[in-house]
Amino acid sequence: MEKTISTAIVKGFYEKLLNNLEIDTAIVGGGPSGLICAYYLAKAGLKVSVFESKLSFGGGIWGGAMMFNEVVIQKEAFHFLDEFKIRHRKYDDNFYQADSVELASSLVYHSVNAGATLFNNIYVEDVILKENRISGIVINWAPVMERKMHVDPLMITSKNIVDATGHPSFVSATALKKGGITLNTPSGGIEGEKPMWAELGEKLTVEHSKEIFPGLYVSGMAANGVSGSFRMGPIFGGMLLSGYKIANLIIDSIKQGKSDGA
Ligand code: 48F
Repeated sequence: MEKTISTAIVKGFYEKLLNNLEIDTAIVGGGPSGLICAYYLAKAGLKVSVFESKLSFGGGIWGGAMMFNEVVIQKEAFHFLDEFKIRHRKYDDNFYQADSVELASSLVYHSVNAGATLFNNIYVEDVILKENRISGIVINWAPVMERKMHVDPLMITSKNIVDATGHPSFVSATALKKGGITLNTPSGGIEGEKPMWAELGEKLTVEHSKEIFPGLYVSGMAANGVSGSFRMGPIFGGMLLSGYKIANLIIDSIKQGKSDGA
């Protein structure tokens, strides 16, 4: 029996990995914006994987605010709560409340169920940059990176990459630093996140969610960091609208043949 269990796990994982070495979209970071983006891309029939360095997906959702495990969603994003079957309470005419654990677990469940592949414990350490286009990611086990072990990585080729790494905008920062590229931002670089201003932060999160270099999209707090917008704390509508917007931009670009492949 022991041999059967081990063989099933090894075969299952390697099949999953082999099937995802060449994909339509690689999403880096499994927070709210990355997960909802994965859900809509998978629903549209695209081959999408999410790479998350932590053991669990959900990013900043679980902790709510200061570990009060509640989130606030504004009415503009309320329809997602119904689509993801998340129970909620109306707070006033503009805001709804939900349980953060239910929001995180529902986004994880629905993205996998729609056909996205979720890889945890994998750290994206670099990008593939060829002929002025980001065309893949470079991955390693998160514990290898944490322990600074000298171990070479593997590569995933992808038509598009989404930087959904949250506050550090890690993928964009790495591409900028190592590739010497110019981003679609006012300075051509990373503008840097600004302090708290919830209303404007929510609005600009969505506006700044875009393709910032051929093949490289930014969502959620990574979009705010790259384009220099404000933080907003435990209101999550902007994150969900951001991931949804990026999914639609990628679907349109693939339909129009603008994503010329890995
Ligand atoms: O930070 P995070 O939840 O991203 P988000 O979608 O949402 C932000 C909100 O949670 C919250 C907020 C709401 O108002 O402000 O902060 O922008 O999730 C980002 C995920 O990316 C992972 C990280 O572990 C986290 O789960 N991540 C970051 N860098 C890497 C990574 C990397 N290099 N490789 C793999 N995963």
